[in-house]
Amino acid sequence: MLNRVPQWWKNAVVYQIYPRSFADSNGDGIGDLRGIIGKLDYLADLGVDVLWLSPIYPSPQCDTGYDISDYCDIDPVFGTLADFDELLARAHARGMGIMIDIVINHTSDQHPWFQQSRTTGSDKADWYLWRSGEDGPPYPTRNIFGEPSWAFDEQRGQYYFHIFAPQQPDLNWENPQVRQALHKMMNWWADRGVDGFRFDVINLISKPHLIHHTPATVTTPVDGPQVHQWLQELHTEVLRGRNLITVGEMPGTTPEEATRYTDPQRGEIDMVFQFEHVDLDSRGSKWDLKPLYLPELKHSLARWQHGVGERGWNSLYWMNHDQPRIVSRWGDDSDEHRENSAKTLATVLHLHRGTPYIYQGEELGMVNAGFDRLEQYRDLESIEAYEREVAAGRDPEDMLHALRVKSRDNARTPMHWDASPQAGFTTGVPWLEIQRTDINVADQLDEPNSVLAHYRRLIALRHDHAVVCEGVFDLLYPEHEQLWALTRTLGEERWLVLANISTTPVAIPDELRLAGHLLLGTHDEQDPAQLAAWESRVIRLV
Ligand code: TEU
Ligand code: CA
Repeated sequence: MLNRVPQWWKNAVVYQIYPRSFADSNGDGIGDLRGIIGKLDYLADLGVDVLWLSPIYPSPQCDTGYDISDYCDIDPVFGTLADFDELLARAHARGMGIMIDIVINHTSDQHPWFQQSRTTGSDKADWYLWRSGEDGPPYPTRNIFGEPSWAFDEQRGQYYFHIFAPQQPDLNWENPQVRQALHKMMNWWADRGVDGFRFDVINLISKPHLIHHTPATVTTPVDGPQVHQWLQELHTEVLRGRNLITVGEMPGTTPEEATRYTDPQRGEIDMVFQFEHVDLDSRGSKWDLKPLYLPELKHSLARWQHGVGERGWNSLYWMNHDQPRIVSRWGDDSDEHRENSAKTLATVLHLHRGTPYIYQGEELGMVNAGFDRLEQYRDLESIEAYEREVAAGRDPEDMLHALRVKSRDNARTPMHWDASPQAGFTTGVPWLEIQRTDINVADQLDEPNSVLAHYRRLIALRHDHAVVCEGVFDLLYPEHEQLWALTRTLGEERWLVLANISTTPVAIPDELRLAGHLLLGTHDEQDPAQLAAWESRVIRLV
């Protein structure tokens, strides 16, 4: 492990790698660990501190690795434990840590624990959430992917609960043996030298109404009654004294709960991934689209800045492997505005208070997949949603449009290393189609005006100036529909961030025309009176 000061992660930038789609070393069309090893210099040069890898464990890959069948090995498609150790050592040698993805709300249905649990009377019988239901499933609820959340197992003759796909049965966290087995597994990885954990849907582990068969009041058991207790236990058993970086993915959580999860005094985790801002452009169902209203987005992020505030700590993200590409989503991916909108959205996010996460290809301004046929998609959620919505009467073209906007595959297409047809990702046939290879690393690497160069400068800004990490955050002009303006203040130092989140020029309010030094901008020339389309500026006030 790297030698680090306490709370080093507050000043870190995390880069998310989706291993299937990052770099393929052996031509089978699927990214792998040796592929990542080959790109470490690129990542070190970008300046990121931590690499988060989406799951690389043995898995039937129903949910591309979020269905784990063995927690203590590497899926052969990605490589071996020896490859992993090499990756870890080589990342450490370049000053970067590795954060692994811990999926412990559920396992794969192919995990030996579940296979044993299917036999009543086995010592794992109580490791999952089983119910008999003479007249059908115990609660006829829908899971996060929109399917029924109970599945019938013929062998055991009972139903089991799954918040995600039927191939992802939920573990019974009330059983202390389950928790101990999970702690043991995480200690095994920590002893191996990993630098952090990203906990998948960790606020969904406590669901007493399901375990005890009392009437359900909520479909999705968000922030259940025992979750803090179990995270404190996990902290004591695994994390204490190791000085790792931890982040918990937490759909539906609130700033109040997030403060509890991340208050260092309580000994739980370092930060959470909240979902409030990424839910602003849909109504109820993610497939029911609505336009983003900028003041709502600004207000949402500011609410988390103040809500989690000084006690806890925020993570900052625009996207990940579940969200569409940010430049296509809230930027403008037309030729005219793609680069500036990518840079400006990055600037605004990274100048909030918290630890920023960059998702592979975001630093290039990569755009959505652009698929127009169902056959091009691989994500189970997208395929199921299409079938369900169309069966319920939705116009197929309208649903294809919704997938084009929101499908998780938008972010999962392979990374573009160069302009060749397979983008330098593979010499074989990529597992997911590649388009728009004109947006690629090779072209941006030495280009000072590239999106990539902008990200590099933004990361350096954080590392060089304490105000980016620690400064007090204030949002200005919250109701403005084009301008995103904020300040960061640390002692005497005061920074002003101005951004035009639109394609029409916007006047800079008189009181914000302040003297200062431009630290980072999108345009060569700055008009003191207005911001050009998608222009942003980071100014140190004098
Ligand atoms: O995601 C949890 C989650 O609730 C969402 O991100 C979800 O995938 C999305 O809202 C569906 O529209 C995590 C992982 O990030 C995701 O890839 C997995 O599929 C899921 O858990 C199950 O492990
Ligand atoms: Ca491969």
